Formats: sequence, C-alpha cells, structure tokens
Amino acid sequence: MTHPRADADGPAALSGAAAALARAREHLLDQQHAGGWWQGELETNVTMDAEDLLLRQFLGIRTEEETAAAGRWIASQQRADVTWANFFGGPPELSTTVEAYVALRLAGDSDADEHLRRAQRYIIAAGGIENSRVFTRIWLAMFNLWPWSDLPVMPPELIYLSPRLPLNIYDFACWARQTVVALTVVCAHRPTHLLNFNVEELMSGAQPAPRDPLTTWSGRFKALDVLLHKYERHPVTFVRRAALRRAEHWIVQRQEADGSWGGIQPPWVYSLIALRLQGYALDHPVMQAGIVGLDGFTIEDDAGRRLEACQSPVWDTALAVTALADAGLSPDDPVLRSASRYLVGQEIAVPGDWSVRRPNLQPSGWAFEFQNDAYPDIDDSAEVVMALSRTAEPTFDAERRGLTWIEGMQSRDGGWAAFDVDNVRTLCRELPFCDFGELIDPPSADVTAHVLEALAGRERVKSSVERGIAWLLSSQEEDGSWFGRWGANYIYGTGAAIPGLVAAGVPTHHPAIRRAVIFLEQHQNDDGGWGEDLRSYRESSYRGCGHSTASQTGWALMGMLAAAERSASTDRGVAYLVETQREDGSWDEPWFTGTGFPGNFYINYHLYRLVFPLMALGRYMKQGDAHG
Ligand code: R01
Repeated sequence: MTHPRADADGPAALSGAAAALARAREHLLDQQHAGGWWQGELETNVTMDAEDLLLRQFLGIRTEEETAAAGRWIASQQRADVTWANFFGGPPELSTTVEAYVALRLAGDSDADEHLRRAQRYIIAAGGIENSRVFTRIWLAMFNLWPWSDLPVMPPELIYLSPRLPLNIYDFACWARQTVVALTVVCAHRPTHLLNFNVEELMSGAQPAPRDPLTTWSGRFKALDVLLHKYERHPVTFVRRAALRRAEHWIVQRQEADGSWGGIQPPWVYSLIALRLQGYALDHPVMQAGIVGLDGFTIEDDAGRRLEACQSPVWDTALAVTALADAGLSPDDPVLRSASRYLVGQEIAVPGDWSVRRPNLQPSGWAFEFQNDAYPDIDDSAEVVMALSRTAEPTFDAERRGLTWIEGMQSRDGGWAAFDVDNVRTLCRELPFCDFGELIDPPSADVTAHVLEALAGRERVKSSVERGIAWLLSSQEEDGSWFGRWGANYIYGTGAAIPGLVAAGVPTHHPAIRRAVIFLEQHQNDDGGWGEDLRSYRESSYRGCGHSTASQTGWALMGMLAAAERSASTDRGVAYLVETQREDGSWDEPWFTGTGFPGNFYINYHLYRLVFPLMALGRYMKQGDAHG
C-alpha cells in the first residue's frame, strides 16, 4: 500500500485527508474491547517496575520468574548514556537511575557488571543517593541501605489535623494525600529488611544542602524537622498508636474494588506496605485484593514485564467516541452505542474525598480508571458527558447528573481543577518530605476549557459559565497560549482553550482567540506538524517548540479549526498527518505528550497518537464540506 500524498492545498489535500481518516477510523474501531471500551497502554518510567520488585521483596512474594522478566525490561530501558530517564529522550534522572540500579542488583546483576559500573559512575557524578528524592531514600531505608534518621519526618499524627487547618491531609491533592498518609505509617515503623547486598558504591559522601533561613517556610520546616526527629525517638506511645490505627482505617476505607488505591501505583504500593506493617497478614482479604489487583496493571510481552502507573479506559473511551463521531460515525452506530453503555455504567454514585469540601453535592462524575469510586475527576467527567452527547443512547439523565456535579466542583476563582475544589494551598510544597511531583490541585486551563465545552449549549446556570470564561481569558499567557497542566504543554492548553471558549460563545474574532491562533501559526514546524518538548515546563525558550508529533499536531489543528481558521497552515498540518501516517492507520509516537506532574512525571498515552489526529481530520473534513 502506498501513502496518498496530499498537496499543500486544494482537493488533493482533502482526498488525502479522507483516505487517512478512513484508515485511522478502521484502526480505532479494531481496538474496541467487547465490553465497549478502549484502553491504550499508559507508559511512564522504570521506577514503577523497580518499586514493584522492591515491594515484592518486602512482602516476601518475589518470584524468580517475575524478577527476571522485570529485570529484562528495566535493562532494556537503559540508554546509550548508561542512565535511565523519566521520558523518551529525556535527561538522565538520578532517582530513577538509582532505583533501576537497585532493582537490577535484586535481579542478580553484579556491581562489577559493565552496565552497572557505568551507571554507578553517573550516579556518583550526579551527587549519589544523598541527592536522590525522598521516596527513593525511603525505599532504600526499608532495606537498611539508608538510615531512617537521615529522612525528613512525616508523623502519622498528621491525620488528626482538622480540614480547616493548614497542612491537613485535604490540603494535599488526592494523589499526594493517599501517598502521604500511607508513607506516614511506613515511616513511623522504620522497617529494615536485610538484603544480601548493599549499595555503598552509590554514596557520594555529599553533605546535605545548608538549611534555608528561618525567614522562609522551607527553612522553618527544616527546623521543625529537627524537633520532629527528637520526638520520633520517644513518640508518646498511646497517641502514636491511635494515630496509626486511624491512618490504617483511613487507608482501608479507600481501597477500590480492583484492589488499588486511587487506581495509581504510588499510594497502592505504599498502602500495602503500611498495612503489612500494621499487622495485616498476606492472606488478609485487603492484602490479597491489593496484591492480586497489581496483576491487572502488569503488561508482559516479549520486551519483558512492566507496570502501568495507572490505567485510562474511561478517558480513552470518551476520547475514542468523540474521535469516531468526528470521523463521521452515526450516533446510532452500534460501536458508539456500546461505548456509551459502558460509560454510563461507570458513573460514580458514592461520595468521595471531594465531599469534604462539597458535603451537599450529589455524587456523580467519572474517574479515569475501571474501578475507582473514591476519586472521580472533572476532566474525565467533562469528556464523558461530551462523548455521551454524541451517541443515540438515551443518556440524558447521566449527562445531567454529571454536569450538575461538574458545576458544583467549580473553584472559588471560577476555574476547574482535576479532582477537588479550592485545593490551592501552596504551603505543602515547602515540606522537606515533599520533594516529589505536584502537591496541590489548583484549577487549570485545560480542565476549565474541557468543562466549558461540556457545559456549552445546555441549560446551565449562566454565572458559572461566565466565571469560567473569565477565568480562562485571564489565564492566557503573554504570547497568546495557555499552559497545559495535563498535556504537553502550551500546544495542549491552547488546543483545548480555543474550542472551549468558542463553544461557550466567545466569538472567533475575539482578540484572545486571534492571539491564540497566531501563537499556533508561529509554532508550526517546517514539516507542517506541531510538537513541544517537555523542557518547555522548565525553560521558556521551548514553549511550543519541539519535534512534530501526531497528537500535538491534532491538538493544534483542533484549536485552529475551532477558530474557524482555514488557511495554508491547517492544510499543511493535515498534510503532515497524512504523510506520517503508518500503513495500519495509526502513527508512531515515542515522545511523551501526556503530563502527570509538570517538571518530573510524564505519560505516553498510547491511544493519543490515534484519537487526536482522527478528531482533527474529522473536523477538517467537516469544515471542508461546509465550505463546499
Ligand atoms: C503518581 C502517579 O503515578 C500518577 C498517575 C496518574 C495521575 C491523575 C489524573 C488524571 C486524570 C490522570 C492521571 N486527568 C486529570 C488527566 C487527563 C489527561 C497522576 C499521578 C506519581 C507520584 C505520586 C493522573 Br506522589 C502520586 C501519583
């Protein structure tokens, strides 16, 4: 089969686009599961696989077979520069490399092996274990490879802080909250399991950085940490025991039906360890469900054994429905109907942690994952409601409940965050314990834009939409773009904001929309595509710049098309998609275009390379038809 070549403009571009669209549509249709859903692999980094081996070692359930398969995968991810990174093409990551190194030692590799000796040299040059993140050092401490006394203290008594007080657990974003509560239990127990090797060779001897002055929060918390260390030597035992029991119950109450916690790996593994330390036997039903559940997040193929940090069937299904509807499937098509029934069945009917701030709001909403009731998120809920409205299934009641929940989850400032309202207290970030990822969940442009799009054209409370529009307009960047919190990066934010604003009634000639179009046009690559390097989260010179990818080209095109932009630029963008499409109808995309935490945790959603180009091609074709 040959690729039809699209000319830069005119009917040839349209016919090339039509053929590409048909091929992509077939490919996506082929991937639907019998239950009506789609699920693309969710690729992150090898800390998942290293920590899985360490978890199994800790629980005493590690098998030779699993170890060998995980070891093969981890070794296959070591790059030519002997380090491990957190994303394709990314810089060496010290903590990830330390964890991969320890896992390979566990898998039987010797510190004298060439690949580990060279990794060791990098680790030392990068500051050694001393310079690695707190999580990494906690894992090492659990195996007596790092002193517990050299870790910041996070006491389980934290669970007693009232939701009104700063630093209470509900000030943390849900992903950090579940991780932190479990880790306070682990750290209170200070377990030390012995291994038959040590990693002295990874110590650089570096001294900790000097404390910040007491005029800063970070300095004050470090001073407090010194006091907490003294307390840890003689914690008042009945208070400590009661706090541990309370944290234990808090954890147990939040286990999901699939055995996970929050459907994500970090709280899952730390909760299992915490409960084991609280005396839960391996055959306790909670432990059993948790351990067996991990199998559902494990992928085993020729490349080895690896774990997904989380799974995205609800998200992928909503996006697939929208893409197929854009690609011309009839609302009545059985494919869309079965997907719609799947999504309706996933609606959440019970309160969750979000209810702490919204006690009177009726439960509804959708989560990212198969079996996650405690943490519906606003982004998924918006995408699901939009998908449901594209099918002929009678889903009006679910849509209405979902929209009411979404509306009720608007933050005070008018924007929408992923999981919570008004989760904006930045103080958490200053805790010495919390050197990982993002700690809070403030409103973001991408989620707010998706919500505006979902609310558009419905009988809604007008003030809610107007405040959302105002929030989005005020968060536009100087250069006309929007920051992408959950996708990389300004191309994702801008590709979401324009359709959201336009759907909400902002005219396409509005100056904000014009500036956004100019941003996109100015960042189109010579090959016609768009791409944005993840370094854009740290260095402004990378904003909107990077190797073209299919998903990012899709986002940019959807932004342009929503702005009613039919120009040489959109034609060239479509031609890029046509020319780079694989014969099987999908696209290659080794680059990570999903964001977990800006700056250090990224996701390659394997379905993104297909659904977003398909949406863009579908919308392009529709506009072509409309223009005759
Ligand atoms: C993690 C971690 O592994 C992780 C995994 C997944 C997420 C959160 C929200 C959504 C839903 C998807 C994934 N949408 C808002 C996004 C849509 C694209 C977050 C984190 C790593 C370290 C720690 C995630 Br600490 C905690 C969790």
